[in-house]
Amino acid sequence: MENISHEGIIIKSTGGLYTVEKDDGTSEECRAKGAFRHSKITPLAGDRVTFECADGKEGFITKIRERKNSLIRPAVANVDLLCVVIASRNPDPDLFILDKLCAVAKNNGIEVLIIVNKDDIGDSEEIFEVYEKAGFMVVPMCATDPDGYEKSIETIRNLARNKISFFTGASGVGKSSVLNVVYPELCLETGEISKKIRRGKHTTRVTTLFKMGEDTYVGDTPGFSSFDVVGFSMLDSEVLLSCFPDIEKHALDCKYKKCTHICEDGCNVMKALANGEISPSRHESYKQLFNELKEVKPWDN
Ligand SMILES: Nc1nc2c(ncn2[C@@H]2O[C@H](COP(=O)(O)OP(=O)(O)O)[C@@H](O)[C@H]2O)c(=O)[nH]1
Ligand SMILES: [Mg+2]
Ligand SMILES: [Zn+2]
Repeated sequence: MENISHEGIIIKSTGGLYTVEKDDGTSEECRAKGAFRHSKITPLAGDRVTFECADGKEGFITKIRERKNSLIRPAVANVDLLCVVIASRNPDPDLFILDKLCAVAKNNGIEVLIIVNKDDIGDSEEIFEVYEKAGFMVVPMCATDPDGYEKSIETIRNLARNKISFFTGASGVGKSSVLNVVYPELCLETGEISKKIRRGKHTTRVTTLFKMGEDTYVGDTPGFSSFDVVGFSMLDSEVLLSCFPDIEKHALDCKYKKCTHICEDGCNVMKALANGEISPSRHESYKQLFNELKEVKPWDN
């Protein structure tokens, strides 16, 4: 029988098996064609692909459409929006990891929304001050008691509409809980139950996108340890400054030609830091990343 060619988007990837959803909403299980295994490209959740499929048989992906971007962890492509969830407490926010995620998103042309969850048990004032000053969108949330957070829920829904969005953040911050509040039809596992499931499945890395309307897809990620974030995506030292727009803004007016903007006397960034226009934690993250990237030799990539 003749194979018929279809187009669709990969909504699930599990160790070599892909679920591809067609425009009509139905989906097919596919494998990647042998040719991909020899090239460096592996299909990812979020990829728009062409696949061939005979009736009732497993299909195979023949073509991956050009990507807008791709991330290493989570392993996804064509991400429009990254919803970075942090908890006001338990676990305590790690601003360096948050800044790194924001920088990687910026580097990949991905919009960022910071969701500060667990508003009921901690103080998130400082986070709002730092990140609103730096030009980010930040919303508060209490996923276990969302009464009074309707505005935040609306903001997330509106921002995610007609996009591919991923919720990311450290384990236990409440990613799945927030997703359940924003999209009650999802019913994702949270807390201890999700931990147990994860332990059982640790050998296969599953990435799933949920369709939440016409062109709206959202993905939950299992969370990461700080080690995992290192592999999130490579940042290039040449573009680091452009990944911190709040710092770059002041660097553009720096009078020194060859300035690192991390310690020089008379540097315009150092001035902005001293007079409070740049938050110390943002500058500290910039400095730390600058030093990390400086040590990456070209042949490490
Ligand atoms: N106090 C409080 N606990 C929360 C909140 N949101 C989630 N939790 C709890 O935090 C734990 C981890 O939530 P989960 O959604 O599984 O986190 P994930 O690992 O980021 O997906 C669960 O026990 C939730 O009930 C919140 O806003 N306030
Ligand atoms: Mg979860
Ligand atoms: Zn400078």
